[in-house]
Amino acid sequence: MTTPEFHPFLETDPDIALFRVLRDDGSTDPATDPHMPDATLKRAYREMRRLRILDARMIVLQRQGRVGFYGAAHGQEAVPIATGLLTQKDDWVYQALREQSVMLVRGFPLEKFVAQIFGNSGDVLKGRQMPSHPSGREVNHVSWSSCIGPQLTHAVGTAWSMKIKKQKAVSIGFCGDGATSQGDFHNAMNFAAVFKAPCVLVCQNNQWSISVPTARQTITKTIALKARAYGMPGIRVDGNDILAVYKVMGEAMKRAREGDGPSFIEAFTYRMGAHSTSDDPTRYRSNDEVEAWAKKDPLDRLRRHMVHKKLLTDAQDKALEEELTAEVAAAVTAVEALPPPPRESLLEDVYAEMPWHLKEQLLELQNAPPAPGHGG
Ligand SMILES: Cc1ncc(C[n+]2csc(CCOP(=O)(O)OP(=O)(O)O)c2C)c(N)n1
Repeated sequence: MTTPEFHPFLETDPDIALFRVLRDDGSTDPATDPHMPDATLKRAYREMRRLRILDARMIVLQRQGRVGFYGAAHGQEAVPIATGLLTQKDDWVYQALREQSVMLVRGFPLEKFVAQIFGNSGDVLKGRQMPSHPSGREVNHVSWSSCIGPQLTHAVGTAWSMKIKKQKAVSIGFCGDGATSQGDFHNAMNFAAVFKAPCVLVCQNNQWSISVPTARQTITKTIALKARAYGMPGIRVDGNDILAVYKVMGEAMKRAREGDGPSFIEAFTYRMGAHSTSDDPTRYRSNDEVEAWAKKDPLDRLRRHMVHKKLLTDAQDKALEEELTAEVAAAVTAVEALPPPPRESLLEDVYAEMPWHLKEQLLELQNAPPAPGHGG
């Protein structure tokens, strides 16, 4: 199914054209190149490489029954990694399913991140959230609720409070193309524009909402085009081109930080894997489509650029892969050895003072035999 082409706008409009920097041979378009410093490029490559390894390992763990669920970012690593590199300490991030790695780039420890996926005693959320729904207070990163869309309204609310408090910070909210059919998307876009909230709302258009293609979500030619109706800049960027994402996100964040209001970004990309570990995409999309997108892999494209700039050799790349694989393996080993959260923690964090009926239940819990297979 293809989207009808009835729009009257020019293909050079930022909300219809695709903003790109990286060329296929690894060189850049001089007109759009953000000239990222070499150190930032190396960091970006390292983070993307680690995320790819981490995702693959987590999927294996889920298949082995060692964790319950995982939502991978395979093919969509450029957006979260560029975002993490651009955020400042006081900024807030509201993820959807595929942006959890932003918090790692912002310094959240890998072990604590993995513990959230295991939901054990190393998890700052005490095992109460679904895996792949992490939060990190120390890096202003807020979990999503699993409902697709509400995190955008949360991001806008936070931005509005920043404005009231006259803070020079930015709130960033993410969603997928499917979430643009939710009321929350429209509420967030309208409120952000009317109240000039310092936020960046980002849609990772990976072209599939589980088994529903984007053409079934919207009849507008692009998703970025919708920003125009709400009265804010919309830009459509090649989501597999980390240099392009870095430039576009950087400009949108600067706009918000300087009091010029919100922006909307559509990152056009592709979900290479299954929707989640509960999905089999071979039932609804063709291998040809997946293979065509594999040729546009964001990590390969950045690697070609690094080689082109003589910032990476094959030997260095191999050594990096080994180092990062060992880092992920060590985190998994350390975290898997941890016990489940203490049973008492079930009754914590609701009342400042525990009421009598919970005290009774707590006593019962403490005297109950251990659950099979667990120490407590
Ligand atoms: C309000 C709501 N409706 C339906 C679902 C079921 N659901 C879970 S993920 C998903 C698809 C999300 O697609 P998209 O927003 O494109 O993000 P993607 O998973 O592709 O990154 C749906 C429909 C949900 N979680 N919440």
